[in-house]
Amino acid sequence: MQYGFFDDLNREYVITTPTTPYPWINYLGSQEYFSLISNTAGGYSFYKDAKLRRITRFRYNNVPLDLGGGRYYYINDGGDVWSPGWAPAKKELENYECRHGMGYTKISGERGGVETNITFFVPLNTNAEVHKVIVKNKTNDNKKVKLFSFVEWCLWNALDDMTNFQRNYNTGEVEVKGSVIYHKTEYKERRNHYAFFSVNAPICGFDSDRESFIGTYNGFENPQAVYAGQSNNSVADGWHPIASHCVEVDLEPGETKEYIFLLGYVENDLEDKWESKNIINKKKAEAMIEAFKTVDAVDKALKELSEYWDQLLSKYRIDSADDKLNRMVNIWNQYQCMVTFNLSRSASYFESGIGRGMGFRDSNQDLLGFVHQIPDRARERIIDLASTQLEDGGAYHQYQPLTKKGNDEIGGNFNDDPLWLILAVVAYIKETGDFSILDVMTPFDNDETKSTPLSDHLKRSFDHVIHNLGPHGLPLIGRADWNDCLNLNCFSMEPGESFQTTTSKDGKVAESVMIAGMFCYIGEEYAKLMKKTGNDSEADRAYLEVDKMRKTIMEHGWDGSWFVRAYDDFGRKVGSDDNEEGKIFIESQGLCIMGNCGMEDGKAIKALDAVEERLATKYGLVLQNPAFTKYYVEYGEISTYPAGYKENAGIFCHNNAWIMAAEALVGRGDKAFDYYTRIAPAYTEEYSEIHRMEPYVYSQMVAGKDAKRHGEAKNSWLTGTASWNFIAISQYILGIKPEYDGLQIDPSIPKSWDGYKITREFRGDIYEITIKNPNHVSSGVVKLTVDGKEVEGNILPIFGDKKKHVAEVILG
Ligand code: BGC
Ligand code: IFM
Repeated sequence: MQYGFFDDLNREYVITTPTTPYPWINYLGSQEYFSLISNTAGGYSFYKDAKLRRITRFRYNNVPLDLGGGRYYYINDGGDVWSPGWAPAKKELENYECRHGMGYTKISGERGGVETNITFFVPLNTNAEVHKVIVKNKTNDNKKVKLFSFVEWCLWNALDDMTNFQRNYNTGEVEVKGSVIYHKTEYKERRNHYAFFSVNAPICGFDSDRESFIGTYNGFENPQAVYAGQSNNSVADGWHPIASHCVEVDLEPGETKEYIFLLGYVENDLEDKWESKNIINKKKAEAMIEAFKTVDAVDKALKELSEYWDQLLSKYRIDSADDKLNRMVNIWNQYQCMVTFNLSRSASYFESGIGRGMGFRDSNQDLLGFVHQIPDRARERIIDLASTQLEDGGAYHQYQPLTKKGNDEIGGNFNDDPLWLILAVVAYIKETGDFSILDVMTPFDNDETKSTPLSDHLKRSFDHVIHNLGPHGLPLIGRADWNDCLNLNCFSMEPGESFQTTTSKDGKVAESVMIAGMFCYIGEEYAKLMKKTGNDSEADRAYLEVDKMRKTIMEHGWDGSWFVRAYDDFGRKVGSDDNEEGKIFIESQGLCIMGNCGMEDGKAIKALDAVEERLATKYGLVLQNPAFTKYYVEYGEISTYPAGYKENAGIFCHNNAWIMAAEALVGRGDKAFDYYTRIAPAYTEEYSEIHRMEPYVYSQMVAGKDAKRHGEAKNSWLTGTASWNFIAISQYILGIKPEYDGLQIDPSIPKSWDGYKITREFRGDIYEITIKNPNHVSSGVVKLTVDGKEVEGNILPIFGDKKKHVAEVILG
């Protein structure tokens, strides 16, 4: 069952009912100001950091769902109160539609002959969101309606805002000037920022105190001021500051009126910081309001946003016979990659914004699917990440986006972390050819006095693995590798202690075959990079270490029919046929094969056959099997989840992409693409009532075959799934891979395909690539021509002339 449809021409998902199976959200903003907005206008906004600079308040775990706060609008039409986005008033609408697009959302609702259409977006280079509100009288009579706006301020620190009431109820301060409501509460520091909410029209009243507007015993659905048709002109003094305008809208039959509301954030310059209490420098806010005071200016900004996305999405485009594939590759997957790049795992409808900032492993992986869009931002992120690395090559697991400092509470010791940095840097250099990044002086632990060139950080990442090997010569797992919940050193935990605060007994035994596979895959990339930069001795050393690790994997990490997952702290196999439960895990199969293990002797194929037999379901591949049905103290958190959820045999979509890549590498394009379609959102759209999450973006997890709710997704939007699935489809399956010296063409596709076209912008040149498959094979380039001339091998050269180059590829 569907709750909407894709409008590919406009790059929108059109939702046709407000009561989707779960709130279906979108993100506004892609630089410093961000907003989450649901299909009924719920959600919140923040500046850079969802924890430390929260602009509007949101109750995550609210009943009912998604009525925890938002940008709410109300119409009072002669006593009939309703909301154009359905919520919060929840009055039945004669027409409703929500269009989520690239960085904007349009919600329209109609009732009693009044149509309201609101476009929400964050203009480029602006720390504010625009709400363009159009009200139309569709009747033959004059209409006099009142339009009320509403946002509720958060007192900046979102964690404190939800916990520290004894303090917070005394701190709220606002100021109202004309049609602008300023929020100027301080937060335990000299004021250096404030927010505002304005409208470009005279108002007939305002409220800035929540109780005055809503009433002590009412809710968002029936604010007393709206029902009274009259604001109270309340000025908040402590308690709960809000911003609400009332605008009188008089409409003749058929008439339309347009209003621009602006919700903005201002960071004062140092010299602007308050001199005396209660004074804010309004100049910057006034300038923003001035810039967006006309509909023309707003429409122009919206057009610029659309052109920005035209340009971002033009870097990789497919033209194929499969509409679902086209819309995933050309629009939604790349869009999600940008959002995930921006926010890591920090703020979604499943991540409260107060828990996690930017993850080290997460951000390095998110970058892979984003780097072709804006390489400069990827470069900046790489340096931020590398600056949180520690001198021994380990890394802080997370950092706060506002401060960019490593998070001490969580610390490090997740032993996969360092390797992902190498992969991110390699991807950046292959995309751009910019080797100079390796020379950037980069601090350890943000301490400038401890800076070394980035290349040295990569060396330390590589060495971190070989300096931390266990009894079998496999990498020590530390607190956990990619699988956060496989806590093999956790048996020394005290009751009530969480794994995050636990260190192992000695941490010297539990080993990860997954990190070993990663080391072969990423370590080899490191060796190639060293070779490329002329550091032959370092390259030779790295190749030797990688070869050694491959041998170790085949000796201690091969279980007979698949790769072992790990060794626990007692030196026993995890993910082996010897185990009663958790016999086979997905991660080591994917990464060992990507690391070129078992390719020559058929073991890779054998492992992939085992994956198909034991892990595949129609909704995707489960993480391991059989699911744990009891608690294993020696495995930790993974066995605490009910069977079929999350890391305990859920379909963890992130790692499905590694199997797609592995299938592509062994030449089984049919299987690779089959797995791709099992989780790609556009293909799940038709069973949205089971899946429940947005059909335009990936979710982290879908309940596995052992779960009661098999097929139901959770944790949509912020997941490494976005980036890895883009890599799987664009590079491994469709086969267009950036390399140091050109664009490699190496498809691994379903045999039935006749061909497809890819347009790829690479190092400034534009390649129009037609891939033909006359003999219906999966892989193997037999002929490659560029601009009519045949090229040896399968690499398209770099022309460097910023022109279009036409390539033809024949598979056979
Ligand atoms: C979740 C993981 C998450 C980890 C660390 C676990 O409870 O299941 O997905 O990565 O916590 O926050
Ligand atoms: O690898 C992790 C990631 O860092 C956060 N989400 C869950 C993944 C698997 O445990």
